[in-house]
Formats: sequence, structure tokens, C-alpha cells
Amino acid sequence: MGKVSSDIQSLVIKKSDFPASFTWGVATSSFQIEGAGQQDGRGPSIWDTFCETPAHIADQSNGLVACDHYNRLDEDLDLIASLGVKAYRFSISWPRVQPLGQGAWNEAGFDFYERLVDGLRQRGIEAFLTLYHWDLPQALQDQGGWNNRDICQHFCNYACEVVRRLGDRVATVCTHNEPWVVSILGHETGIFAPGLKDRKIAYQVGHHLLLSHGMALQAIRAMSFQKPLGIVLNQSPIYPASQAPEDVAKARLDDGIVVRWYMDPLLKGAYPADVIEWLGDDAPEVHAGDMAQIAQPLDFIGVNYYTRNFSCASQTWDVASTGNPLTEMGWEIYAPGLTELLTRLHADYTLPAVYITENGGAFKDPMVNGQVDDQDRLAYLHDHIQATHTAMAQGVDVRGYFVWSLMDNFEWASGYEKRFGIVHVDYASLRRTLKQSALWYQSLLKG
Ligand code: GCO
Repeated sequence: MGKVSSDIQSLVIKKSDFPASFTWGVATSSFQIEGAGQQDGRGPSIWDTFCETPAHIADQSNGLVACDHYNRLDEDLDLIASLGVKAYRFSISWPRVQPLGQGAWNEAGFDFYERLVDGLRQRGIEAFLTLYHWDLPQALQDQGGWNNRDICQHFCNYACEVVRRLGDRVATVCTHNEPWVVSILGHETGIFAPGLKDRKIAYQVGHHLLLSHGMALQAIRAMSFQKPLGIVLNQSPIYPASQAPEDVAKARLDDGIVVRWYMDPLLKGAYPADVIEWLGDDAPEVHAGDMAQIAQPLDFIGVNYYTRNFSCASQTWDVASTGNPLTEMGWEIYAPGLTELLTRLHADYTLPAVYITENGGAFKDPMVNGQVDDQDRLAYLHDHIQATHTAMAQGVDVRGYFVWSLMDNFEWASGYEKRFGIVHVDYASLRRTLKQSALWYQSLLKG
């Protein structure tokens, strides 16, 4: 791998460069860390089913144990607190609290999340709760999953019950994490659960994800819930691989598919016309009133940023041609892309508050003498925090930054082969060890 983008001497960013109110955090998700897949009444999710086909996962693993966070909650809460973060972003496992996705609630499941939010509060850490981070109850998938419009009401019922039980102890509530991933990777390319390969279904799923988001926001607000509500989107600045007209056109379309397909309905109340035209008969079925329902006022948008993308009509573009180092995911390390993305969103939309809800990288992370000297990840985080600051100086209202991820975890189709954590997890012993990047983040937050 090439030289990291900055050496240690250039670590110049300081906590005091940011407002005192800025929210520094770390992020995880339920399926990726909890384990306890068949414990205390949890029902199967589509990712449990997806992992039952070994070929779907690079190392033929699954989430039944993961980091065993479910059984190590207090230890992990102490670990989070030791970092000095102000907030912790996590998600609720829908099948853990409602095994069938409708009907009976699982009290043992809610008990775990009660202990989680109480434990955070006892440690002075704010809870940033995500309702859906991809682990749909399999029983709902058996009825069509996100392609069945009925799911919107099921999600809304689930969302309201979670807020009724936990809302008094959380700082914010996010409906969905990365609807593009759920829709496209789960239903068009099929590399993620539930593994379908149908573009029409994929875009109908995307519509139902946004519709369920809008329905949930309206219903939660009707409960007189006053905390900020939002949604988290994976976004990248997308560039043409060349100035050839076909590459420029593809970049515009790809921007429509990844960024505008979600930002426009949420903030402008309509799907982008160029993508609708490109979809043709695969465009989603939209009922009267749907778009107004989706465009409920947002208190925040979460932006998950990892890298920039290039569009090449001939599909011959090679990421190595940037000359920049790559992470273990093969993603280019390009911190300025975060500034470029944020300032573009700021220019094109009337943005609510913005949180960087995920940013991080997978690196080799060799453990030597019981330590992981992940200088590449440390430099990545520094440079992206600096890029966030640059965007803020240009007027973007960024309120917080969450490292992806607190700890190494189940990286979906990559299994446990890719490590994103600032805390190392030994999957044989489940021992947690702070990496150099965690020690740096800790020192930054003490600043
Ligand atoms: C995502 C998911 C995370 C991933 C992370 C690295 O943004 O894709 O929220 O669950 O693990 O992004 O791929």
C-alpha cells in the first residue's frame, strides 16, 4: 500500500479548533457487534439467513457471535467511556425486540437496550440511536420485505415502540442507515442481504425505505417526542474519469443514483427527473401523497463518508490511477473529498444540521507485541477530521463526527477479514485492545 496521506508531524488538528458543543463519537451497528444471535428470544434477521449461504461471506462467517457485545455490555460501555467521546452511535436490532417484525415484543431484547442507554447516561455519554441498520426480521422478508408496501407501517409501529420505551434517554433518533446500500446492494447487485438482483424491486425498496422514514418521523413527533430526528446517508463526491462527454454524463447520472435520489425527495419533495427517466419502467410506484410524506422536516442529516468515486462509461477506470493510497477495502484515501461533498450539499440543498455519522478505514492492523500501531488509520482519521473542519469554515453546519468504528466487527460480505475498529478485537478470545488510533483519538478529545 502507498504512503499514508500524512505523517505524524502533520497531525495539526486540535479539539479546540471545533466548537465546544461539537459532538465527538464512535459508531457501531447491532448485527456487526452484538452476537447473541439466538439468545434471549432474538428472531432471525435477513443477514442471519444470508450468512447461511457460505459463498455470500468472504470468510464464510456470520453474526451469531460477532464481538459478543450483547454479553459484554458493561465492559464495552467502559471502553467507550475511556475514549472520552461525547456520544455513541448504535443501532437497534429489530428482530431482537420484535422477533417477527410485527406483533409481540421481546422484553429481554428491550431489557438489553434499556441497560445500554442507562449505562451510557451513567457514563455521561449521549445515545445516538439508529432504528434500522440492515437487520430486517426474516419473517418480514418472507412477506416481501422492503418491497412490500405494508412494511412501512410495520416499521412505523416498531419505531414508535422503541421511542416510547427508550426515547427519554437518547439524544437523537435516526430512522435508516444508508438506504442506498439496502436498496442497491441488497436488491439490485445482490451482494448484501437479502441477495436479490432486480432493479425494479431495488428502486421500489428504496421508495419504501424513504416512505417508512417519513411515516415514522410524523408518528414519532405525534408522540410529542422533542429530540432531533434524522436519517443517515452514504454519500460520495462523484467525478468523471475524463472530460469525455460519456464520462461526464455517467458521473451526473451516478451522482443522481447515489446522492440526489435520496437528498432530493428528503429535502425537495421529488425524485430527480434524470434518474426517473433513466429508470424507465423500473421507476418506483409512487402513491399520491408519498413524496410529501417523505419530505417531513429533518432535524439532521447523517453523512457517512469513506472515499470519492469516479464514473467511467467504459468501466475501465482504475482507482490506482489516482496515485493516492488505498484502504484494505480498495477505497482511495482522499480526505478533501469530504470537504468537497459537504460544500456541494451545502450549495445545492437547504441543509439541516449535519453529522459525519461514519468515517474510517480498513487497514492491515498487524498486532505486534500485543499492540496495533495503526498509523495509517490514525492519519486517515486526522485528515478527515481536518477536512470536516475545512467544510465548517466554509459555512457547513457540521455538529459532530463519529469514527467508524468503535471496534473491529462483522464487515458484512467481507466477514471479519476487514478491520475498521480503533479498538482491535481478537475474535478467538474476544479481547479488546486499543489501537494507536484509539490512543490518538483519546488524546485529541482530552485537548
Ligand atoms: C456502511 C455501514 C457500516 C460499514 C462501514 C464500512 O456505512 O456501509 O454503515 O456498517 O461497516 O461503512 O463498510
